[in-house]
Amino acid sequence: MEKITKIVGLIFDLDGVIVHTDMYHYKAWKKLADRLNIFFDDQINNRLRGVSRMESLEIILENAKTLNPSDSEKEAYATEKNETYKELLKQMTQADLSKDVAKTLYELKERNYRLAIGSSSRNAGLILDKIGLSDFFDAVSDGNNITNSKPDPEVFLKAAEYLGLKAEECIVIEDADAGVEAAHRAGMKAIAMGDAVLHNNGDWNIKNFNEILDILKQL
Ligand code: B16
Ligand code: MG
Repeated sequence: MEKITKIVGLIFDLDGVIVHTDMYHYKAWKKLADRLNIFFDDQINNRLRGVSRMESLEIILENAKTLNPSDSEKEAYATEKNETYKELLKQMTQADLSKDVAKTLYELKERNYRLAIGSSSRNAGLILDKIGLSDFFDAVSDGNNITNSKPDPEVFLKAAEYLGLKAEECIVIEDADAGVEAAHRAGMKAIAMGDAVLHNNGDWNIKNFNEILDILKQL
């Protein structure tokens, strides 16, 4: 019989799960791609979900075979994209945190779950600050404390470690297929939402954030 471990911790992806900064990533990459005359669309953008900034750039450059940028030019492109992205983030306010997400997060805290962020983003701190959640989570594991981005499990293993929990005591909530794979490689179950639902690799699929509460009740 399968040993059932009690779920104590929840690890949330940030972009595309807690808040829709994914649309700002898209706009910022699109601006760079247009300037460089590189084809970029929604489908390519979906491959960037959960992937680090430099790896995202490499995916975009797959459509620019004749460009051949040097490493320092690539650094400059990534910086240019990040500057546009941060400019777009300036518009964000606490109103960007949906009522559904806010209510569910507070309910989970009330139910004594340990809550963490597991994001590939190096801008996670800035975003959490913008939406008024900088002191909310028990732990934040993000692009600043990892060497390998999703689908590598590092970001989630670090989040569990920061929470003081074993991997199997945690569930991950993700919008990226790469993030679902990272959760599984970390030995965690994954709730898929948004784009990740289409890949059908999650242990559960949800449409609305508050469905997390029902899933946890059934465990
Ligand atoms: P940054 P997540 C990821 O965040 C995004 O999904 C991905 O599109 C982005 O390239 C990555 O963060 C790095 O972001 O450029 O801000 O460091 O979904 O793992 O929360
Ligand atoms: Mg995401």
